[in-house]
Amino acid sequence: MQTSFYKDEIIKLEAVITEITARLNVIRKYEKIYNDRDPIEYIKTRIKSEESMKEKLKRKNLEVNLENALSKVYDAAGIRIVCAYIDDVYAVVEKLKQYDDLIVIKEKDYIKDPKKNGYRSYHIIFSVPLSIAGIIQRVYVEIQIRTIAMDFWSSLEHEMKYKKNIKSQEIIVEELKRCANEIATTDINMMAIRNMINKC
Ligand code: 0O2
Repeated sequence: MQTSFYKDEIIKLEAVITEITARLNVIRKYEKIYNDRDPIEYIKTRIKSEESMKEKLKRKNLEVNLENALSKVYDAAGIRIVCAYIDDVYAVVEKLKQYDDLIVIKEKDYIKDPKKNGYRSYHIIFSVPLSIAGIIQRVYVEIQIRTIAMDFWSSLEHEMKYKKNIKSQEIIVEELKRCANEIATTDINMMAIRNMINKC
């Protein structure tokens, strides 16, 4: 499906996802062995659909072409890391930053500064060196790191955004905001309870 828009560049997008996933698996294994727990619950990956990429280019007032898709929009390749606790999110961010060949292009902490609608997540865009056919090339990847609760919320909110003609949209938006705040409190409480259990 994507190949028609991304053409041969799809190879780079798939390669960057494979590369980061491999590094994340090393982090998970190391943490399991040396710290007795894996900070990551699950990982989802995707290559942005042609439709969604075209829509984003238009939204950013950019000409719809492959060059802009790969150089001006940074999330053609995307990885979502879902953790149980908020401190795991920050631990994973730090672990990724320890790879000194990864260059941070952009970073947004929507956990510390949530969006108006209640959206919470940590976003980081890396430029990743890949060796393809003997040539080192840098490819962007967007990594979103969040808790299970934040992921649950954002899936529902995403569903609402893409449904047209929703009745009582204002009420739903308000309810989602209320839930986002409740979830944020629960995330903090769960972390505190886990710390109490660990102390025992
Ligand atoms: P899709 O269809 O999910 O892929 P900017 O950095 O401001 O130039 P960008 O890329 O919009 O541009 O930055 P941001 O805010 O980091 O958003 C990147 C992605 O995060 C979005 O990609 C969404 O996947 C997700 N996201 C951001 N805000 C929200 C939100 O309010 N709700 C939900 N559910 N997801 C959000 P896309 O391409 O916009 O959308």
